Amino acid sequence: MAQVPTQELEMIKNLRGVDQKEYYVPGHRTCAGCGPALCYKLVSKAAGQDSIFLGPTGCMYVANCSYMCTPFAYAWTHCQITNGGAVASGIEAAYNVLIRKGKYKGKLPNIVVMAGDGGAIDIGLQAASAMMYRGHDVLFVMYDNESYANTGIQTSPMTPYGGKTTFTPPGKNVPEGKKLFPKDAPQLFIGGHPALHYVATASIGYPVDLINKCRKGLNYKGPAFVHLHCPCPKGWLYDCKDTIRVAKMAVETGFWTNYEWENGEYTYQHIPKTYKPVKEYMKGQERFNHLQEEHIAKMQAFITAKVKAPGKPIEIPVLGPREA
Ligand SMILES: Cc1ncc(C[n+]2csc(CCOP(=O)(O)OP(=O)(O)O)c2C)c(N)n1
Ligand code: SF4
Repeated sequence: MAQVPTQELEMIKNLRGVDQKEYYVPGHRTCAGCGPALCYKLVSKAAGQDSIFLGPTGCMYVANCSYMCTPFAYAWTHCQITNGGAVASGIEAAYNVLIRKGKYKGKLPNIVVMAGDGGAIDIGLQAASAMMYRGHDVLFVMYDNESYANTGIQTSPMTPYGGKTTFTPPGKNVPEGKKLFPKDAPQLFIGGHPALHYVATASIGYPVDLINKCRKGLNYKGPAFVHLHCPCPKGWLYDCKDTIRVAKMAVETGFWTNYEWENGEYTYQHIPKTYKPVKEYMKGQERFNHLQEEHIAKMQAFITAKVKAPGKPIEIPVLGPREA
């Protein structure tokens, strides 16, 4: 198939290079200190005006939109929580046809799916996978607040081990709350999609890195996946002024690692000289307050193993879901 003209986005060196124009404008109804809202603002600045964003159902649709009113200053459409990848595929395919037939004179818009962890790696997984398998020129962003937040902070496959949610309340029989360790979302996509050449993880605590990774993903012709760590004060139960502190502490303890996977090669960013104990990250969040020393030790063992080779599969002490 003939290549259609696409946009080339420039990398930025520092915060002074960030686009001053707002594409995600104030006046929406997300919680104070909402990490995913900040993530939307940054990804919008990365993609710019000539973009089409897809919003699968979740906080970033429901809390942002009311009748005839959204904060998105570019083309934006809601899609179902299940089908972000499918709707984005259709839009990209349609633009390809229009451009090839000369009916649309511009370049291919930057097409971005902004899905929560539920809409990306759980309930929306098959459509995301199909989009990547077919090789559509779309950036799939997973803003990860580690829960199905919009429906009351229910557990998702990204909820960490030991996380308290409305579906994983700690109690006598299950004192740790969530028993399982999370899915490895980048691995899942890297593992089975030959058309996928760019995957990255980023954090709202490191905005320049986040913007550049989204731009790089958009510059790649074909699908790209960016996994964003987005603390959620309502679900993780910390003070809303601490969102960036929590995001940075995740990196400083090894709970989260920023990396890129490009054509099979890994590169790592913001690796501290020595990692702080993961307890430091957990203690500021009430969702972990119920954990006993043995649970924290288990979490630390998981993180210690993970930081040896971030982004690569590791053997983790996972209990089977039916294990007593
Ligand atoms: C097929 C289907 N199942 C369930 C729902 C209910 N639902 C709406 S939003 C939501 C949570 C979405 O979670 P996530 O994708 O992680 O985004 P977040 O709310 O955390 O931003 C759920 C379960 C739905 N809208 N459609
Ligand atoms: S529940 Fe979390 S993700 Fe949803 S609007 Fe509030 S802070 Fe943001």
